[in-house]
Amino acid sequence: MIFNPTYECMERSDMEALQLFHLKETVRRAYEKVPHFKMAFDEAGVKPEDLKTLADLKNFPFARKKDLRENYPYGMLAVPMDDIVRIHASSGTTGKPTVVAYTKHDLEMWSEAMARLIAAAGGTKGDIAQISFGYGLFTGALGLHYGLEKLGAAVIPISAGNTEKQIMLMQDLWSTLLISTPSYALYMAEVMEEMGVTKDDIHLRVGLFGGEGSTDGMMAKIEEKLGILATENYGLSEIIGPGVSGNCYVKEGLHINEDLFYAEIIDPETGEVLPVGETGELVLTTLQKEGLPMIRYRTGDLTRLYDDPCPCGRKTRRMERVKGRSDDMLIIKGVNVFPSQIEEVLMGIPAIGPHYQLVLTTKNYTDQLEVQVELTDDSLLDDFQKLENLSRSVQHKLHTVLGLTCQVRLMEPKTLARTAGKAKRVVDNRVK
Ligand code: DLL
Repeated sequence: MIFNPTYECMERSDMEALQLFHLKETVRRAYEKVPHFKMAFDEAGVKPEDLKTLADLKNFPFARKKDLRENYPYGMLAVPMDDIVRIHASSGTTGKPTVVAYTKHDLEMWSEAMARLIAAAGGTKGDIAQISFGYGLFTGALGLHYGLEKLGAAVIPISAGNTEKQIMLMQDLWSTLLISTPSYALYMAEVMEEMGVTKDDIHLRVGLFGGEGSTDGMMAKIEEKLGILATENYGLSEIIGPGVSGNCYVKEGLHINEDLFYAEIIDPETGEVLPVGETGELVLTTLQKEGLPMIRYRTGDLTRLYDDPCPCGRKTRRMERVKGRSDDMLIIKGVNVFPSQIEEVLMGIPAIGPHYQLVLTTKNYTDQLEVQVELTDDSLLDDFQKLENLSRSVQHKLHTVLGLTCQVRLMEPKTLARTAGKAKRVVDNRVK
């Protein structure tokens, strides 16, 4: 079902005209209401009137996470505090969180954005949705929650954690949609196995996963273990939360809510805008947000945009699954490595995974990468030769893809830490 065909099936020329209309308004409001944007535009020598076409946006300065930090907590708001009805925050690895705020209109728009993506993935009014994202300052749970209610689905706001209870209620309450991070979905599948619950004992149809990266291999594992269609959706707090883009049931890329968010791809080194089709860093501009308008926000996420027609009938531009963040690219012995490349290799080897961790250290002034991955079957531990052969084969496959020799540590099943939220895959203990 296409939730809002007017916007999701709009012809490109009409969409661009609509985007330009909203963009002009957003740029003008940001300049007039947010001191940071006024200062940044003045410094770059641009005025809102200079934006005459969508392409003119390239002359406007980027916004970054540090701008929100420097204006903590409410300095970037474009409305009086009186008009704010919700506040969220995303926790950074260091310092204060990034605070974001929404007006009533923003919350309605957010629900609309989410309802479209949920419907695109195959969610319907008749579904019972188990939200296993942590409720709280994280935008994931409430973002999906309101979108599901707008669609008319029944919501179980169970939150993350207490996994055995999740499985029990999943069966008893007849959950048909599962909402979580991909890594938590895998963990739930593992606990299900321990409890002797099979995919035939549950009623899940579709998973809507997001909040962290994944790979085809990881999604295929989730589909197999839970017996569902595993879809992915993408977003970030600074722009809205979840709701920027998501898979339709065809699962070839993520449809962008283009009337709400304007996407550009830039070369992360030079900042230059790249043509549609090329891979680079995603830069997003909000088109209809009141509380916290954002102009050219550098997401750090690497992807590609494309316009090919989708069999689902939507005409919106799509983005490829995020292949990594420009800041999570590891440079190991001079070789550029994305954790997602390693994940893709590991997921293709049946005897191991899907839980893994990448540990970086320094030895003799040189970077060392140890790939720790669990065996699926612990009986292998008793056969040294088999273990050794498997380890060599994993090492060889990684070398073929990465061009890098790494250590492989095969671990007993269930030894690596599990998380109910976003997984931490990289432990970087290198001497700086
Ligand atoms: O993670 C919003 C969200 C929640 C999206 C739930 C989808 C589902 P933040 O906590 O601000 O917001 O983190 C945003 O997470 O810049 C990406 O690096 C990463 N991310 C989110 N979704 C995906 C995804 C939410 N589907 C940051 N694939 C983003 C890859 C993702 N990375």
